[in-house]
Formats: sequence, C-alpha cells, structure tokens
Amino acid sequence: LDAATAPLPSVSKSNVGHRWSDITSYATKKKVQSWFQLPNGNWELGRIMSTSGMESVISLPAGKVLKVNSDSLIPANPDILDGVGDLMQLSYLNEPSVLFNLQYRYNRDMIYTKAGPVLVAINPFKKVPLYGNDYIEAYKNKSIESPHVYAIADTAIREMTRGTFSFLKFGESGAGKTETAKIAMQYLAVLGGGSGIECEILKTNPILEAFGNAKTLRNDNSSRFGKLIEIHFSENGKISGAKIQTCKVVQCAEGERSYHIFYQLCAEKLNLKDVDEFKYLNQSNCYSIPGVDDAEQFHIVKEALDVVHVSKEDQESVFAMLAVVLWLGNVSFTMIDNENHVEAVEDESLINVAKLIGCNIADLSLALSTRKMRVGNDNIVQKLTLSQAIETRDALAKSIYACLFEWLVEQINKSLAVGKRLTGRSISILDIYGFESFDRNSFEQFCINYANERLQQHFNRHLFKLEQEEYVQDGIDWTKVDFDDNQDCLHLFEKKPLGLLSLLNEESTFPNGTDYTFANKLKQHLNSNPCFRGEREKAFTVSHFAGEVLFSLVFNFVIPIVFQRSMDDLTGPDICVTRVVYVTYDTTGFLEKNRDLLHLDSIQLLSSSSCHLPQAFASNILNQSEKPVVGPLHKAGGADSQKLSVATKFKGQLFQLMQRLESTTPHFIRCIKPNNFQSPGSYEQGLVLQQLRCCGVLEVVRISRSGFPTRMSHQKFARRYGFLLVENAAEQDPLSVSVAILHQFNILPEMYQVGYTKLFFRTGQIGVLEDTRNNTLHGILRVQSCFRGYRA
Ligand code: AOV
Ligand code: MG
Repeated sequence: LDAATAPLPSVSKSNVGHRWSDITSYATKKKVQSWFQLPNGNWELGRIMSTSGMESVISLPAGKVLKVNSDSLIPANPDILDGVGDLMQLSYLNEPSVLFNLQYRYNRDMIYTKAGPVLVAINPFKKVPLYGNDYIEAYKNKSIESPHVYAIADTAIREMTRGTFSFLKFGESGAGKTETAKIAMQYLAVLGGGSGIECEILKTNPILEAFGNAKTLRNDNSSRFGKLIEIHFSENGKISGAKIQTCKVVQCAEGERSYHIFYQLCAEKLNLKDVDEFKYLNQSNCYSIPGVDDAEQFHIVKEALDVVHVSKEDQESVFAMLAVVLWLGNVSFTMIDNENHVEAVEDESLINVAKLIGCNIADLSLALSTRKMRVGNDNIVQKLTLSQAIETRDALAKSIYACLFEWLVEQINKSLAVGKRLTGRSISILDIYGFESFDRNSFEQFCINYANERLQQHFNRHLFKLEQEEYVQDGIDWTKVDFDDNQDCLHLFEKKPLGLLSLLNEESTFPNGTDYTFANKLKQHLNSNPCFRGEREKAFTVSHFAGEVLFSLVFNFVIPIVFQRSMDDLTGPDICVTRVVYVTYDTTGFLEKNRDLLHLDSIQLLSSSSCHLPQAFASNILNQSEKPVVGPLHKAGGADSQKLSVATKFKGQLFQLMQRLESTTPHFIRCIKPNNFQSPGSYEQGLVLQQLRCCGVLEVVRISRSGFPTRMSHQKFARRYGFLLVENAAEQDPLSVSVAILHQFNILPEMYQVGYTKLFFRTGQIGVLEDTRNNTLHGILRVQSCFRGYRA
C-alpha cells in the first residue's frame, strides 16, 4: 500500500449528511468491525452483531458479547488497511483507528508513519533495525518506500535546488527529537559526504550533548538547549560547511543530574574529587545513568573536540573552566560581623578557583564578598550578606558555564566554516527542548513552553494558513476557513507592555521586586486574558496550545465542503475533546533567574585574569550588555540593569532561529513518546492520543485529504506529461495542454482544480500519471536500445 498511489476512498454524494445510526445499520448488515471504548479508556475492536433502536450488540475478541449504545461505537477500518504507511489512506479517520494503526506498526518495529505531510515517529526505546548504510543506500535508490526520516532527508536533498529546507521536530521531552535529528544528519552526511566536513558535523553531537544535555526525570539525555544546524551543500551536492545556532536558557532543574560533562570530568579525576563531594553535583542523589560510562563518554568528547579543531591547549582551558564551576560551588563563607556580612573561607576550593581562573586569591575573595557601588559621586564598597554572597557566587558559576558553552559553539562554527563557502543551498535541522509540564514548573519550563508555542505557530502557519492562502491566491474553488491559531497564547507572552515577558522584565528591573510582587502584577493585568489564570499564592496558569481552535476549524471548514467518507467519523464523539494543556507555573525564583545577576566586580575579576578564556568571557558579557558600559569599569555603578535579562536574550535567540526557519521549506516530524518509563514495547493509548491531539495530527490529515496537497505549474505539467497526449499538442499553450492531459487520462473533476498558475491535485492522483509516464518512457528506452543493438 504505497502512500503515493493508493486511491482515495470513493466519493459518494449519497453519503452526504448521514447520521451515526446510519453507519451502524450499514455495519450490522456487513457485520463490520467497530471500536468500543472500555471503561479504562482503551479501545477494543468488536463486530456488530445486531442493532435495534439505539442499541447494538457487539462481540468482542475474548468471546464476550455486549449490548451497547450505538452512539458509543466508532467505525473501524477493514483489515486490508491494517498498518497503512500513511494515515491519509484510512477510510475512517478517527482517533481509535489512528491509534490502532500506529500501534500495529509500532509492534512490528515500524516506528515511522506518515500523517499527510507530517512524519510521525514513535520512540522505540530500543535499537530498531532501520538504520545504517544498507538502509541509507536503499532509500537513496528508492528501493524502500516505507516512511522514514531518511526518506524525508532524501526528498530535501533532491529538491534542494528549489531553495532551502528545514526539518522541524515536535514532541514532548523524551519523545525522540534529538535522536531523530541525528538520524537525519547521518543520512545527509552519507549522501553529501566526501569533503571530510561531514565527520566534523557529526562530531558536534557528542560535544554539544555533553555540555548541553542532562538527565532529567523524563529523559536520561534531555536537551537543555535548542539548536538549529544549517548544513550547506555545494553545486555538486557535497557538504561544504555548516553553521550552528543555539538558544539556551535552561539551567539544570533541581533534584536532577547536572550537565553530563561534569560527571565525565570527575570520572576522569583531573585533580578533582569524587562527584559526591561537589555541592553543585550532590544536590540530587543521582550520579550515574544506567548503561552510560562517563569516563568512556569523556574520551569520545575529547576526540570529537580534536576533530572540530579545538587545540589540546584550549581543551585544557575548557576543562579548567569546568573545574572552576565545580570548585566555586564548594566555596563557603564565614560571618565577620553582627550585620550578617561575610567573607569567603580560604580553603582548598577558593585556592583552586583562583589558580584556575588565573587571579589572586585576595581579588577573588573580594569579588565574592563585596560589591562596588556608586553613590552620588562617590564609589563605595559594600559588604555582602551571606545570601547575597551566595547569589554572587552562583551567578559567577552560571555565567562562566554559559560563556563556555557559547565559546564552544563559536569554535565549532569556525571549524565548520573555515575556508568553506556557505552556499545558500542548505538543509537545516531544528532540535529544541520539548514541551514540559511537571508537577512543579519554573522559569525553565516557562521559557521552554514559550519556545514550543512559537514553533507550534510556525507549524500552523505552514500547514493551515499558507496552504489555504495559496488556494485562494490561485483562484481555485475553496471555502476559506476562518482559522485562528495559537496567536492568543503567544500574545499573552509577547504583548508589550502587558504581556508575561514584558511584565517579568519590568519587575526584574525594580530593586524591590520579588516573586510575590511579580505574581500579583500578572494577576492584576492579565486576569481578563482567556489564556491566563492567576492561582493561589504566587502561581499562575497558562493554557497552552490553542487546541480548541483546531476543534472549531474542523467544524467550520471540513464538514461543509469535503468528502463525506472522510467525514463519517467527524460526527463521532471523538471530536469533542479539548486540546488545551494547562500548565501552572510557580514564580519562585523567576526574578532571580531572569536577572541573572552578574556583578561588574565579577566581570572585572574575569577580565583581569591571566588566562585567555576568562578574558574572552568577560568581553563577551560586556558586548552583550544592552548599552555599552561606558567609562572605566569600576565606575559603572548600575551595571546589573544594563545586562539583557535572560528572557529577553532568550526571545532574541528564538526570533533569530524563527527568522531562519521562515525562509525555508519545512518538513515536520512529530515525535511521540509511547510511555513515560523509557521502556520498549509498551504503548499507552491514552498517552499517545494526548500527544496526537496536542499538535492536531488528525486535523492535518483531514485537511490534507480534503485539500489539494499536490500542485504543479501549468508549464511544468505540460512539459512533463505533454508527450503522453495522443494528439500533438506542441502548438498549444500550457493550460490547454494540461486540460487535454487531464481529459485523456479521465482524471475525475473532483480530484483536481485548475488555478490561474497551477494545477492542484488531491492525494494519489499524480501517481497514476507518473506510472503511465514511466511505463511509456521505459518503452521508448527499450526501443532505443534495441535499435542501437541492431545497428551494432
Ligand atoms: P528528546 O530530544 O525528544 O527529549 P531524545 O531524542 O533524547 O528525546 O530521546 C530519548 C531517548 O529515547 C534516547 O536517549 C533513546 O534512548 C531513545 N530513542 C529515541 N529515538 C530513538 C530511536 N529512533 N531508536 C532508538 N532509541 C530511540 V528533550 O531533549 O528531553 O525534549 O528536552
Ligand atoms: Mg532532545
């Protein structure tokens, strides 16, 4: 059952407007299969034995016979459609059928399924025999047609002459986005390989994962940063360079393992202690990941750093900076007066930090326990209290780590682009942290979910809005759908001056602002917003993914115009669900995390260092300030407010990513997590369904099926198929030729639309023409080769 050529379910006008009970009476006659929902919410397949009134008798597999309300039954597809590769081929497109189809394939290790234009990938949580050179070769030669990331990567490579492409992956944490990204990169590297740069590109993965991923409750290798990698190709299809952009906000969550690299470093014992002796690492009791050898990983990272041309010397500096972070966490303070003022304890930790940064101990101690202020025209030195000192220390550690990450990305980019042209023929892969909803959600989840909301909008625009705009522009007969997207939710975040981000930034600049005043301000200004709800204490709730809109979309638009067959199920109960996900955020720590208080004293300390990395970090931080810090460093008093807030910086990075994406033709991959235990073989219907609903997979399939997904300009169509015409068409204009072809091949009028510039087809129609074309071409080739043989 090939997705491209399978016929659509037949269109029959007599089906229009029939009700649910009509289907069941038809079903009884044929004893067809039907879905019945068990009390636990799972669906079971039964056969309808008889129907009287609103009651039906069905027999379930275990020999059970039940009398049920006919309305609770949902039509199932005939067996022949079991496990189809594209959900568009299902005759009945309802939730249980989709769930069953995906499960059917999943149980057979077929983790990829098309949902119209979207690829659905279900995380197998085990090695599946679908990858490697044999498979790559097979997809390259088109000897396999089963849906796959490779197939999409292949399309992107082949169509690259038409512009740039991107892969966008959606999915919850642990759904498989990062793995899918790597699989796509693997394919591109093999097909575009040869220059050697492909090895470098692949080696960026272990490096960035070590520094940017951590074990969380949901995923042992959770990405705590977003990444867009742009792979450039030369004219001859070889990879010529690459560029990585990152979007990073996330500190590791409390109670979870920190970034992998710290554990790898400790495993290597580079003058370090055991992991459990570092305060930053021993907050949780989680030191190792089952099945992962940190020491071995560390060697992989070091080798990868060699490949991307980070010198051994620089690598040593990188590890030294990591050690600074760890030792900083162990720096402690003692009280020096009755006013709670403190001084750093001169112990092993402090000495090591000073040594590794390349500054003297006294300077370090001062930077951690005092702060230079400007009062009027005077510079004064203020002693810090314990909590202020701890805040200062942690801010320094965080900044060093953040700068280190940025520095690494910069080095990698230099290596990937050295002497190589970035050609503009490129394929980009976006891998971002997935939507997160925990019991307790903090600033990190706030930023992550905001980013996902932005991406969701990109998805909506492409699959719903732009699609329809194109129909209307080309003047085809199409009932326009009044369709909103998640704009309301985005507005809640982005509106100025009364949006979540603006209010957060505003409150962060007030010296007296606290999480309480912030939460109250939100309630005061946003309570009338339908996407917002103030909660008790200092929490608030956002309704994410405007799924309700998709819901109304289905009713406003699909029903009036399209095939009844595909609409059968639309009247079923499965549609009446709400797709909004409510996430409650606890504002504790929001302001502190957003302010990212790095005092000028700390920056000064770094810039006075005798080592080159700390110096580079200091100038990097100063360059990123909103306004350049004027005058000699020690004079600039209110430096804290001049730094960009974390949320602002994050939004800036996110917009840069989105801007790049806007200029590309996207391919969407929806990653799905079949269970919450990271375990193979278990497929929880409810969990899968929730994820399918969140991103409107069913709606996408419906629209694609009812719309005209294949399109070709009149010129191209006439050129491609014109020679198949019985009558010579050379003299005619492309439009007439196109129409003649459509007539000659009896393409049904409801299967296409003629636009001003293009022809639009329903799925599967071009397949018929392509087959004929290929057969005819083969015939011609055979004749030609016979002819050559004869002459020889
Ligand atoms: P994520 O990127 O979507 O989560 P990952 O790509 O890290 O999720 O996948 C989580 C884990 O699932 C991996 O470490 C693998 O063990 C397994 N996995 C995923 N895809 C495959 C596959 N195709 N084959 C085999 N195993 C797989 V997050 O980064 O947390 O949003 O922030
Ligand atoms: Mg990831």
